[in-house]
Amino acid sequence: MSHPRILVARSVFPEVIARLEQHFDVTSNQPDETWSKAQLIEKLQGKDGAFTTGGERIDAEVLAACPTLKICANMAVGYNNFDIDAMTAAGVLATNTPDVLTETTADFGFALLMATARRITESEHFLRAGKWGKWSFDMFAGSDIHGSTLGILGMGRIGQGIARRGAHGFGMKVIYHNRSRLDAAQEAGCKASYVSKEELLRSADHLVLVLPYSPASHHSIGAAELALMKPTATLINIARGGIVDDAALALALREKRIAAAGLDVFEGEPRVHPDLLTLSNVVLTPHIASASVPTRLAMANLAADNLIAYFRDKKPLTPLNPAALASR
Ligand code: 8YV
Repeated sequence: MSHPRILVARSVFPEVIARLEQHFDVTSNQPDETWSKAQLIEKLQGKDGAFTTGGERIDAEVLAACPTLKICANMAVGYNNFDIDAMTAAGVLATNTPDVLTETTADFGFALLMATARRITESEHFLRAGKWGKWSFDMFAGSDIHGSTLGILGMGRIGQGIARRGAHGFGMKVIYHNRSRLDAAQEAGCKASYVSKEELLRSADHLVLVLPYSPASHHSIGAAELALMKPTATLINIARGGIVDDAALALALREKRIAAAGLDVFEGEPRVHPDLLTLSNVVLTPHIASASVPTRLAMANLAADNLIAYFRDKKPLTPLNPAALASR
Protein backbone atom coordinates (compact mmCIF):
# COMPACT_ATOMS: atom_id res chain seq x y z
CA MET A 1 0.00 0.00 0.00
CA SER A 2 1.36 3.43 -0.86
CA HIS A 3 2.07 5.91 1.92
CA PRO A 4 -0.03 9.06 2.38
CA ARG A 5 1.58 12.10 0.75
CA ILE A 6 2.69 14.90 3.08
CA LEU A 7 3.99 18.41 2.42
CA VAL A 8 6.28 19.96 5.04
CA ALA A 9 5.91 23.65 4.24
CA ARG A 10 9.01 24.98 6.03
CA SER A 11 12.46 23.76 6.98
CA VAL A 12 12.43 21.68 10.20
CA PHE A 13 14.76 19.42 12.19
CA PRO A 14 16.22 16.71 9.86
CA GLU A 15 15.40 14.03 12.46
CA VAL A 16 11.72 15.03 12.28
CA ILE A 17 11.79 14.77 8.47
CA ALA A 18 13.41 11.32 8.90
CA ARG A 19 10.60 10.26 11.28
CA LEU A 20 7.95 11.46 8.84
CA GLU A 21 9.66 9.56 6.01
CA GLN A 22 9.09 6.30 7.92
CA HIS A 23 5.33 6.85 7.57
CA PHE A 24 4.77 9.10 4.57
CA ASP A 25 5.80 10.03 1.07
CA VAL A 26 7.32 13.38 2.14
CA THR A 27 7.86 16.54 0.10
CA SER A 28 9.94 18.85 2.29
CA ASN A 29 11.18 22.43 2.00
CA GLN A 30 14.58 22.10 3.67
CA PRO A 31 16.01 25.05 1.65
CA ASP A 32 13.24 27.03 3.46
CA GLU A 33 11.97 28.77 0.32
CA THR A 34 9.30 31.41 0.88
CA TRP A 35 6.18 30.40 -1.06
CA SER A 36 3.37 32.64 -2.23
CA LYS A 37 -0.19 31.41 -1.69
CA ALA A 38 -0.28 30.23 -5.34
CA GLN A 39 2.96 28.29 -4.82
CA LEU A 40 1.64 26.74 -1.59
CA ILE A 41 -1.48 25.62 -3.48
CA GLU A 42 0.69 24.15 -6.24
CA LYS A 43 2.88 22.29 -3.71
CA LEU A 44 -0.23 20.92 -1.97
CA GLN A 45 -1.62 19.32 -5.14
CA GLY A 46 -2.22 15.61 -4.52
CA LYS A 47 -1.13 15.87 -0.87
CA ASP A 48 -3.08 14.15 1.90
CA GLY A 49 -1.60 16.15 4.75
CA ALA A 50 0.46 19.26 5.52
CA PHE A 51 2.95 20.14 8.23
CA THR A 52 2.56 23.92 8.57
CA THR A 53 3.89 26.71 10.76
CA GLY A 54 2.16 29.94 11.78
CA GLY A 55 3.13 31.49 8.44
CA GLU A 56 1.01 29.39 6.07
CA ARG A 57 -2.56 30.61 5.68
CA ILE A 58 -5.05 27.76 5.18
CA ASP A 59 -8.34 29.31 4.12
CA ALA A 60 -11.35 28.53 1.91
CA GLU A 61 -9.41 29.39 -1.26
CA VAL A 62 -6.57 26.99 -0.42
CA LEU A 63 -8.99 24.27 0.67
CA ALA A 64 -11.08 24.55 -2.51
CA ALA A 65 -7.93 24.31 -4.62
CA CYS A 66 -6.54 21.32 -2.68
CA PRO A 67 -9.35 18.74 -2.48
CA THR A 68 -7.08 15.82 -1.48
CA LEU A 69 -5.97 17.56 1.75
CA LYS A 70 -7.24 15.91 4.96
CA ILE A 71 -5.13 17.35 7.78
CA CYS A 72 -2.95 20.40 8.52
CA ALA A 73 -0.70 19.97 11.55
CA ASN A 74 0.52 23.37 12.76
CA MET A 75 3.89 23.61 14.51
CA ALA A 76 2.53 26.39 16.77
CA VAL A 77 0.03 26.71 19.58
CA GLY A 78 -1.51 29.77 17.91
CA TYR A 79 -3.60 28.94 14.86
CA ASN A 80 -4.88 32.25 13.52
CA ASN A 81 -3.33 31.18 10.18
CA PHE A 82 -6.13 28.59 9.96
CA ASP A 83 -9.71 29.39 8.98
CA ILE A 84 -11.08 26.72 11.31
CA ASP A 85 -14.69 27.04 10.13
CA ALA A 86 -13.66 26.62 6.50
CA MET A 87 -11.44 23.65 7.43
CA THR A 88 -14.27 21.97 9.34
CA ALA A 89 -16.67 22.58 6.44
CA ALA A 90 -14.13 21.00 4.08
CA GLY A 91 -13.58 18.05 6.45
CA VAL A 92 -9.92 19.04 6.96
CA LEU A 93 -8.59 18.40 10.45
CA ALA A 94 -6.49 21.11 12.15
CA THR A 95 -4.04 20.39 14.96
CA ASN A 96 -1.69 22.63 17.00
CA THR A 97 1.08 22.19 19.59
CA PRO A 98 -0.21 23.22 23.04
CA ASP A 99 1.50 22.45 26.37
CA VAL A 100 4.97 21.58 25.02
CA LEU A 101 5.87 25.27 24.68
CA THR A 102 4.11 26.70 27.75
CA GLU A 103 7.05 26.95 30.16
CA THR A 104 9.61 28.03 27.55
CA THR A 105 7.30 30.78 26.32
CA ALA A 106 6.55 31.92 29.87
CA ASP A 107 10.33 32.00 30.54
CA PHE A 108 10.75 34.25 27.52
CA GLY A 109 7.89 36.52 28.53
CA PHE A 110 9.68 37.05 31.81
CA ALA A 111 13.04 37.55 30.10
CA LEU A 112 11.52 40.23 27.86
CA LEU A 113 9.87 41.88 30.86
CA MET A 114 13.18 42.00 32.71
CA ALA A 115 15.14 43.24 29.70
CA THR A 116 12.56 45.98 29.16
CA ALA A 117 12.09 47.12 32.76
CA ARG A 118 15.83 47.06 33.49
CA ARG A 119 16.81 48.55 30.09
CA ILE A 120 19.22 45.73 29.30
CA THR A 121 19.42 45.93 25.50
CA GLU A 122 19.45 49.74 25.48
CA SER A 123 22.39 49.77 27.90
CA GLU A 124 24.25 47.09 25.92
CA HIS A 125 23.94 49.15 22.73
CA PHE A 126 25.37 52.14 24.66
CA LEU A 127 28.31 50.08 25.90
CA ARG A 128 29.05 48.51 22.50
CA ALA A 129 28.98 51.97 20.92
CA GLY A 130 31.87 52.98 23.21
CA LYS A 131 29.78 55.55 25.07
CA TRP A 132 30.47 54.28 28.62
CA GLY A 133 32.79 56.92 30.03
CA LYS A 134 31.84 56.99 33.70
CA TRP A 135 29.29 55.78 36.28
CA SER A 136 26.37 58.04 37.01
CA PHE A 137 23.59 57.78 39.58
CA ASP A 138 20.76 57.50 37.04
CA MET A 139 22.50 55.68 34.21
CA PHE A 140 19.90 53.29 32.73
CA ALA A 141 17.88 53.40 35.93
CA GLY A 142 14.72 51.45 35.18
CA SER A 143 11.77 50.15 37.12
CA ASP A 144 11.64 47.38 39.70
CA ILE A 145 10.18 43.97 39.02
CA HIS A 146 10.15 42.48 42.55
CA GLY A 147 7.25 43.70 44.61
CA SER A 148 5.55 45.45 41.68
CA THR A 149 2.13 44.74 40.19
CA LEU A 150 2.15 42.30 37.27
CA GLY A 151 -0.87 42.53 34.98
CA ILE A 152 -1.69 39.73 32.57
CA LEU A 153 -4.19 40.04 29.72
CA GLY A 154 -5.14 36.53 28.55
CA MET A 155 -4.85 33.93 31.29
CA GLY A 156 -4.41 30.64 29.45
CA ARG A 157 -1.58 28.19 30.08
CA ILE A 158 1.20 30.67 29.20
CA GLY A 159 -0.41 33.52 31.14
CA GLN A 160 -0.61 31.30 34.22
CA GLY A 161 3.05 30.32 33.75
CA ILE A 162 4.04 34.00 33.76
CA ALA A 163 1.83 34.63 36.80
CA ARG A 164 3.52 31.79 38.73
CA ARG A 165 6.95 33.17 37.93
CA GLY A 166 5.93 36.66 39.05
CA ALA A 167 4.12 35.66 42.22
CA HIS A 168 6.42 32.92 43.48
CA GLY A 169 9.76 34.06 42.08
CA PHE A 170 9.57 37.83 42.40
CA GLY A 171 6.96 38.51 45.06
CA MET A 172 4.80 40.40 42.59
CA LYS A 173 1.14 41.17 43.11
CA VAL A 174 -0.56 39.48 40.15
CA ILE A 175 -3.78 40.72 38.57
CA TYR A 176 -5.34 39.44 35.35
CA HIS A 177 -8.20 39.86 32.94
CA ASN A 178 -9.49 37.09 30.71
CA ARG A 179 -12.63 36.22 28.74
CA SER A 180 -13.48 33.76 31.51
CA ARG A 181 -12.36 33.82 35.12
CA LEU A 182 -10.11 30.99 36.38
CA ASP A 183 -11.49 28.70 39.07
CA ALA A 184 -10.43 29.32 42.67
CA ALA A 185 -7.77 26.57 42.68
CA GLN A 186 -6.13 27.96 39.51
CA GLU A 187 -6.17 31.50 40.92
CA ALA A 188 -4.60 30.26 44.16
CA GLY A 189 -1.93 28.32 42.22
CA CYS A 190 -0.63 31.49 40.62
CA LYS A 191 -1.76 33.89 43.37
CA ALA A 192 -3.68 35.91 40.79
CA SER A 193 -6.71 38.16 41.26
CA TYR A 194 -9.29 38.75 38.54
CA VAL A 195 -9.95 42.42 37.67
CA SER A 196 -11.74 44.32 34.89
CA LYS A 197 -9.71 45.24 31.82
CA GLU A 198 -9.84 48.90 32.84
CA GLU A 199 -8.48 48.18 36.32
CA LEU A 200 -5.78 45.97 34.80
CA LEU A 201 -4.65 48.82 32.55
CA ARG A 202 -4.75 51.39 35.37
CA SER A 203 -3.02 49.29 38.04
CA ALA A 204 -0.34 47.23 36.30
CA ASP A 205 3.29 48.27 36.61
CA HIS A 206 4.09 45.65 33.98
CA LEU A 207 1.39 44.45 31.59
CA VAL A 208 2.00 41.20 29.67
CA LEU A 209 -0.22 40.28 26.71
CA VAL A 210 -0.77 36.57 26.16
CA LEU A 211 -4.18 36.36 24.50
CA PRO A 212 -4.89 34.57 21.21
CA TYR A 213 -5.40 36.68 18.09
CA SER A 214 -8.83 36.77 16.47
CA PRO A 215 -10.85 39.57 14.86
CA ALA A 216 -12.35 40.11 18.34
CA SER A 217 -8.94 40.69 19.94
CA HIS A 218 -7.64 42.94 17.11
CA HIS A 219 -6.13 46.12 18.63
CA SER A 220 -7.05 45.09 22.19
CA ILE A 221 -4.39 47.64 23.10
CA GLY A 222 -4.75 50.91 21.18
CA ALA A 223 -4.54 54.62 21.98
CA ALA A 224 -7.46 54.54 24.44
CA GLU A 225 -6.04 51.62 26.42
CA LEU A 226 -2.50 53.04 26.43
CA ALA A 227 -3.92 56.29 27.82
CA LEU A 228 -5.16 54.41 30.90
CA MET A 229 -1.75 52.94 31.72
CA LYS A 230 0.70 54.41 34.22
CA PRO A 231 3.41 56.64 32.70
CA THR A 232 5.93 54.39 34.48
CA ALA A 233 4.43 51.16 33.09
CA THR A 234 5.98 48.63 30.73
CA LEU A 235 4.02 46.70 28.11
CA ILE A 236 5.11 43.24 26.91
CA ASN A 237 3.57 41.58 23.82
CA ILE A 238 4.39 37.89 23.29
CA ALA A 239 0.90 37.11 21.91
CA ARG A 240 0.44 38.02 18.24
CA GLY A 241 0.91 41.00 16.00
CA GLY A 242 -2.40 42.84 15.67
CA ILE A 243 -3.28 42.55 19.37
CA VAL A 244 -1.51 45.92 19.77
CA ASP A 245 -1.96 48.94 17.50
CA ASP A 246 1.77 49.31 16.83
CA ALA A 247 1.47 52.88 15.47
CA ALA A 248 -0.40 54.03 18.60
CA LEU A 249 2.16 52.25 20.79
CA ALA A 250 5.10 53.90 19.01
CA LEU A 251 3.50 57.31 19.61
CA ALA A 252 2.85 56.57 23.30
CA LEU A 253 6.47 55.42 23.73
CA ARG A 254 7.82 58.47 21.91
CA GLU A 255 5.75 60.82 24.10
CA LYS A 256 6.73 58.80 27.23
CA ARG A 257 3.08 58.17 28.03
CA ILE A 258 4.24 54.72 29.06
CA ALA A 259 7.85 54.03 30.03
CA ALA A 260 8.83 51.14 27.78
CA ALA A 261 7.70 48.13 25.76
CA GLY A 262 9.09 44.69 24.97
CA LEU A 263 7.76 43.24 21.72
CA ASP A 264 8.27 39.77 20.25
CA VAL A 265 5.40 40.02 17.74
CA PHE A 266 4.37 42.73 15.29
CA GLU A 267 1.60 43.75 12.93
CA GLY A 268 2.61 42.52 9.45
CA GLU A 269 5.77 40.77 10.69
CA PRO A 270 8.52 40.24 9.64
CA ARG A 271 8.11 43.94 8.90
CA VAL A 272 8.32 46.14 11.99
CA HIS A 273 6.65 49.55 12.24
CA PRO A 274 9.46 51.98 11.30
CA ASP A 275 8.71 54.28 14.25
CA LEU A 276 9.42 51.45 16.70
CA LEU A 277 12.86 50.98 15.18
CA THR A 278 13.81 54.58 16.01
CA LEU A 279 12.90 54.40 19.73
CA SER A 280 15.32 53.47 22.52
CA ASN A 281 12.63 52.56 25.09
CA VAL A 282 11.52 49.43 23.27
CA VAL A 283 13.10 45.97 23.21
CA LEU A 284 12.46 44.18 19.91
CA THR A 285 12.85 40.43 19.26
CA PRO A 286 11.91 38.45 16.11
CA HIS A 287 9.06 36.18 17.34
CA ILE A 288 11.30 33.81 19.30
CA ALA A 289 9.33 33.23 22.53
CA SER A 290 9.12 29.45 21.99
CA ALA A 291 12.63 29.20 20.56
CA SER A 292 14.58 26.91 22.82
CA VAL A 293 16.08 23.92 21.01
CA PRO A 294 14.28 21.29 23.14
CA THR A 295 10.93 23.08 22.84
CA ARG A 296 11.12 23.65 19.10
CA LEU A 297 12.00 19.93 18.74
CA ALA A 298 9.04 18.97 20.96
CA MET A 299 6.74 21.20 18.86
CA ALA A 300 7.96 19.65 15.59
CA ASN A 301 7.59 16.13 17.00
CA LEU A 302 4.07 16.86 18.27
CA ALA A 303 3.06 18.15 14.82
CA ALA A 304 4.57 14.98 13.29
CA ASP A 305 2.80 12.80 15.92
CA ASN A 306 -0.51 14.40 14.97
CA LEU A 307 0.03 13.48 11.32
CA ILE A 308 1.13 9.93 12.19
CA ALA A 309 -1.80 9.36 14.58
CA TYR A 310 -4.34 10.79 12.15
CA PHE A 311 -3.34 8.47 9.32
CA ARG A 312 -2.91 5.47 11.70
CA ASP A 313 -6.29 5.49 13.46
CA LYS A 314 -7.88 8.95 13.11
CA LYS A 315 -6.93 9.75 16.72
CA PRO A 316 -4.79 12.92 16.57
CA LEU A 317 -3.29 14.05 19.88
CA THR A 318 -4.25 17.73 19.84
CA PRO A 319 -7.13 18.30 17.42
CA LEU A 320 -8.65 21.78 17.08
CA ASN A 321 -11.76 20.82 15.11
CA PRO A 322 -12.62 17.19 15.92
CA ALA A 323 -15.89 17.70 14.02
CA ALA A 324 -13.82 17.45 10.83
CA LEU A 325 -13.08 13.81 11.70
CA ALA A 326 -16.75 12.90 11.41
CA SER A 327 -16.93 13.81 7.74
CA ARG A 328 -14.00 11.59 6.62
C1 8YV B 1 5.82 29.70 16.66
C2 8YV B 1 4.03 30.77 18.16
O1 8YV B 1 7.19 29.71 16.64
O2 8YV B 1 3.27 28.67 18.87
C3 8YV B 1 2.97 29.81 18.51
O3 8YV B 1 1.79 30.18 18.45
O4 8YV B 1 3.80 31.91 18.02
C4 8YV B 1 5.44 30.31 17.99
O5 8YV B 1 5.74 29.37 18.99
C5 8YV B 1 5.33 30.38 15.42
O6 8YV B 1 3.94 30.50 15.38
C6 8YV B 1 5.77 29.63 14.16
O7 8YV B 1 5.05 28.44 13.98
